[in-house]
Amino acid sequence: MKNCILCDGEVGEFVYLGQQPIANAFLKKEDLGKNEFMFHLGAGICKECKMSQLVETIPKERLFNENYAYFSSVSQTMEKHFKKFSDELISTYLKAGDLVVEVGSNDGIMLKNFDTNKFKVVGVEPALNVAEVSRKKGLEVISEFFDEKVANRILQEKGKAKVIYAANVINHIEPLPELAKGVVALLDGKGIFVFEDPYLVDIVENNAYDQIYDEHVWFFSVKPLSIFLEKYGLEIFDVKHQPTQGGSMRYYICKKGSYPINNRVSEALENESIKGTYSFESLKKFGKEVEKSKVMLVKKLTELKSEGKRIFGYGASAKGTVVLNYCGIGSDIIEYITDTTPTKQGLYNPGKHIPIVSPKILKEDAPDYALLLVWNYAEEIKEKEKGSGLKFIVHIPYAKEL
Ligand code: JHZ
Ligand code: ZN
Repeated sequence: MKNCILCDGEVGEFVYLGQQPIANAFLKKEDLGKNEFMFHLGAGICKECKMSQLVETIPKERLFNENYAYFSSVSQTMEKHFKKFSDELISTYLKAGDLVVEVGSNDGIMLKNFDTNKFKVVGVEPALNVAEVSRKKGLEVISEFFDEKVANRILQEKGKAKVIYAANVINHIEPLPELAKGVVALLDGKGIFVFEDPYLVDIVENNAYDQIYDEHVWFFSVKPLSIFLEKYGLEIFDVKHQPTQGGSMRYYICKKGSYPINNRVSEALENESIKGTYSFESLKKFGKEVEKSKVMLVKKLTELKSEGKRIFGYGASAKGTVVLNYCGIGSDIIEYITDTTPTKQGLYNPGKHIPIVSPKILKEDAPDYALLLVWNYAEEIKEKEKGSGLKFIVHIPYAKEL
């Protein structure tokens, strides 16, 4: 039995996805014969503070280093989404001369939207290779994990921040208290801390078990997050649901009392409670549906194979690693995985060792089915592949043809 990272309470595991490799640890050919690191991949809920979390976590330096595989600027959907997000922050919360800080700025997909002649703009990004890409765009980026020390360094050099934001990052930060202390130190009295991450309510509703992997330490919902933030004098004053990553929640946070609380917060709390978001029993049911989803995907793919159909994987996502390893799907079923990221091409997927190739292969080769391992971009990809004759299979909530 494991104890809560935050409060030491007892954590009850509600879904177990087996022994899994690091989701973004793509392998070089020469490393295929070597021993691959595996760990117990499961999610649980703390019976005390109700925070859902990974049951076994991996040291952050092992995940985010000079060789990080994920570059954020991979989809038009996210480019547009972040442009809208930055426009909102600029028009509602920022004026000329203000400091805006991004935690986990990756290759600068969002940071680049802030005019550096108008605002003071700083990114914090520990993964060196992706940070380097953003520096080439002329952005100022500190290559460290954001914590109180880094916050104080920014404070001394630039003053207080009006906006601290993060997208798909805070759920990656295991030492959440360090983050909170950093935010409190750096944030202006009237400043806001705003972040978004996949929302537990959506993960459960969509059966999106592939959001559970080494990098995602937390599966947030409004209530447990509020309980945590309160300890640091912070509160959620608004929430806005987002369609990205299969359903995300954006949390608007301030120092207690500095903004009026929007009704959306109590509405979200009520919805979470109705849906059983903090109930171990309901989450256990989700665990059972996940098992069902696995059986159905394996059945669907084996049927297609027995009919002589050829299948490949579309997008070498971290999520894809989870699905293929959990369902035991290897290169006997999925011939290769296409991915647009040049640095992933020529490598092999973690655990199942399926080759990753450029999508250019589809100009000469014509498999029958694509298993959509990036279902979060289904609309964008369907549009892009219109006229290609490709048939798509998506595995969640249960395997089906798109
Ligand atoms: P995508 C990563 O997850 C990891 P992943 C991280 N932990 C996280 O939370 C999310 O991002 C935000 C390729 N692709 O974005 C490019 C195509 O090949 O779903 C990428 O390698 N063709 C930080 O890895 C991958 O798919 C396309 O048309 O699950 C995208 O993976 C498109 C649009 C993408 O994230
Ligand atoms: Zn707890």
